[in-house]
Amino acid sequence: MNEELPDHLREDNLSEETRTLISSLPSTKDFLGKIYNYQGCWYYPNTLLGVLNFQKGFKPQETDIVIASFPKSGTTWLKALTVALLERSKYSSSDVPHPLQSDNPHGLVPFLETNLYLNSSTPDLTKFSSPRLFSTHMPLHTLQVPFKDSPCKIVYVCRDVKDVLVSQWYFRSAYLQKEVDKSLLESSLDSLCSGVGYFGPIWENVLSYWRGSLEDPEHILFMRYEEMKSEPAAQVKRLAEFLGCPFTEEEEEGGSVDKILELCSLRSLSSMEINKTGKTSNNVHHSNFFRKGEVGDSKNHLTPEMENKIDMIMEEKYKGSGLKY
Ligand code: PAP
Repeated sequence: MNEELPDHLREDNLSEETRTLISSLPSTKDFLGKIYNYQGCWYYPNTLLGVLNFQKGFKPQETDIVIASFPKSGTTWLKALTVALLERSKYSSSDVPHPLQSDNPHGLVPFLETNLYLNSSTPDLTKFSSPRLFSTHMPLHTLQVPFKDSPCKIVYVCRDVKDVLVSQWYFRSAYLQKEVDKSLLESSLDSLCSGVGYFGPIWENVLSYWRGSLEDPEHILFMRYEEMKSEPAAQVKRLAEFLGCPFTEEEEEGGSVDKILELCSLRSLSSMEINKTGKTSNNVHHSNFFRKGEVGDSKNHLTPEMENKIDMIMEEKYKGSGLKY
């Protein structure tokens, strides 16, 4: 495996004990290396160790909030909005620097499996104040193992799979330091369509949270990237209500909703110094999380055949679930 790869995509963290444990799991290879299937989802070895560490050691608190998604579905944006909503009373004056100006949204809302628990089942979480904000790309049933009956809140963001694919293609090209070439697009398309790829199958990930949100709407909110783009104010208010921090009338009249949307816009976040120059703890440039942020960019990159193939698969997988895309 490439030494330059982000830590969570590698397989150099594993103890003998973990190697033995994961050797009994179904495995295959994708374009980066070996992946293993655990509880219906595919992981690179270091990430799988993070999942196992998390399930072993995580102790929930009632006020925990988890931002969940399939990669490249709008995670960074949703993290920024959640931080901005929860912190808005502390940073209403522009004299105080906002946390989003000193760290990337992924630093403020770390991933459970690929950051906090990547190397340990007992990480130091004392720096988190309540409500603790975490994030994940794991499917709901895997996330819920240590949360069990905890009343924590989960916000999931979902995005058109064709745009996820294109976003993934650009992101992978960036961290592999390769030209954006068609062969990587084709291998990403194959892995997305077969379901055999990092955090795949995508439809299992989406459906786990979709069903969860129908069964328990008080604790699981299902959001769509496209709706966040087309009606941002309505969606941010919906998020605020779900998180138990609705906007007051005075706040709305004072333009608080628009201020948050502006602070968290792609233009604003990507122009912050921290996002132009910094890197995540896993060695990914912050700038790689910001690209175009458009709905339907896949039209500029995928052939009609590729689009049809994806649409047909997703229609079939979502059939009967009530989820329309
Ligand atoms: P992750 O799963 O690796 O964290 P994630 O943030 O989910 O990535 O997805 C990145 C996508 O969100 C990029 O989409 P694109 O490649 O189609 O452009 C990125 O541009 C977009 N994005 C990041 N920040 C924002 C934002 N503030 N508003 C809208 N879209 C954004």
